Amino acid sequence: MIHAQHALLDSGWMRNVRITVDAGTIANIETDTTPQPYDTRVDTLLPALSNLHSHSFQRAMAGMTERRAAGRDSFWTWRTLMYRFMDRLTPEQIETIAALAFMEMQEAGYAAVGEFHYVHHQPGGAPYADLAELSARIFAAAATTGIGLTHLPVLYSYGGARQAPLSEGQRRFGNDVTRFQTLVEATRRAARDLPPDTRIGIAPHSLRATSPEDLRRVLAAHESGPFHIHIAEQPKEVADIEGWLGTRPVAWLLDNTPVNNDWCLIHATHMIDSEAKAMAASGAVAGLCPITEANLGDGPFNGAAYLEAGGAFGVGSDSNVNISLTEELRTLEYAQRLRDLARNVMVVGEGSVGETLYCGAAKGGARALDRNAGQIATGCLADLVAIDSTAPALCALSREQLLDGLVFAAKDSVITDVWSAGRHKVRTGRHVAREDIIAHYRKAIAGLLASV
Ligand code: NGQ
Ligand code: ZN
Repeated sequence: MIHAQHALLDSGWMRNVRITVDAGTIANIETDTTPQPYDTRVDTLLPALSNLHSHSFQRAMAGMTERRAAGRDSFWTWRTLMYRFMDRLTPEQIETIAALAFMEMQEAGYAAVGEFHYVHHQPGGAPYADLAELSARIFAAAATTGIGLTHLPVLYSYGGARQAPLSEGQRRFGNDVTRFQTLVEATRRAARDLPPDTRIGIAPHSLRATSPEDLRRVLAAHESGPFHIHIAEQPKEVADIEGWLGTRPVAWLLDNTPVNNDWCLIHATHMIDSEAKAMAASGAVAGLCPITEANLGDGPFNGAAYLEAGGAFGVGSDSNVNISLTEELRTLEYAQRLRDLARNVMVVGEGSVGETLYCGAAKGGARALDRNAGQIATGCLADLVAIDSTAPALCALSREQLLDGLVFAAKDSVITDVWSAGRHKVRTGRHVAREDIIAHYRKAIAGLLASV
């Protein structure tokens, strides 16, 4: 049982809330109760967010690409460096890095992660003896940390628009549709030992890494999602797709595939208003990754038009250059303010920006990862986060201001506890396996640096 002095339920803020968790699910909620001897007692309980987009291996190159080389750096020069870094990673290193990243996500307040997994093969491109070797490594990291996992094996077949051949740096990613299907089957078998909240979706990497015909084939083979795709992150990507397929990528996808609320469109960054409206109407979740999008120079999301149209959204830590839930949410709003020279942009009409962002991302993220979560309600997964509202950053605030305080004024250090489908892995701000996970990580990094 969890006893919270305050909890944000769907009906609003309640006091002295006692929550019974059974088999990972919220079985009962009582309000105005007194704590019992064996309760886990917390200050303020919120629904925990799902981190809807991660490439966990990129965590280990954080800080390595912030130095300007001759000429002008861009997303594309970063990508070349990322490919070079990725090409040396061993399965053991991939597992160890993922465990660190997942732990950091939990300590930041995320209960679950959507791992958009595209490194499948050995350096050089030959498959491992077990086609799903590297997916199994991600599963091991999820088991070590207890994070809720939605695994998204990625179909990556081409090096760029018009079915360009894979570049050397992309050889570890490549599968045609047939081998991809075999891989997905293998991941389903390998995931059997994971907890029942685990999900396997599929992710065509991007329109440029697949083709209309391949996309049609792979979707025909999967009745239900989650379906994730990188859609419109960079102006060059928009131009390439427009030149090839005749329309902008978001418009093309909506016109040519049955996009619905099983879909998550990652980096729906460059949308004109008509695309934002149509995407909102489709029910798809916009997978926004504000820290990474700022770091890579992608540009700001068309937030006002999308929210106005009722669009669903969630957030992801993507490159994991910095894993912080509070920073992720405030960066989303600050990009809008910097572009529009305005304040309080990400809210429709009047109201709290912090609440709009937090509660919106809780619901949208859960939907994108196919988790029955994103709110504290009976029957939902116990994806929960506790924060300390007596911390200096928050103690002056009313309940109505608290999520604004969390998003704009606090650091992740106000987070005290996190449960992923009832698995209580963060206690007093620390992951229970922290020391081991860090020790393994340090060793893996030493090995990686020695291999250069
Ligand atoms: C990725 N990352 O898949 O890791 C990509 C880079 C690509 C972001 N898009 C590779 N942020 O898009 O081709
Ligand atoms: Zn990505």
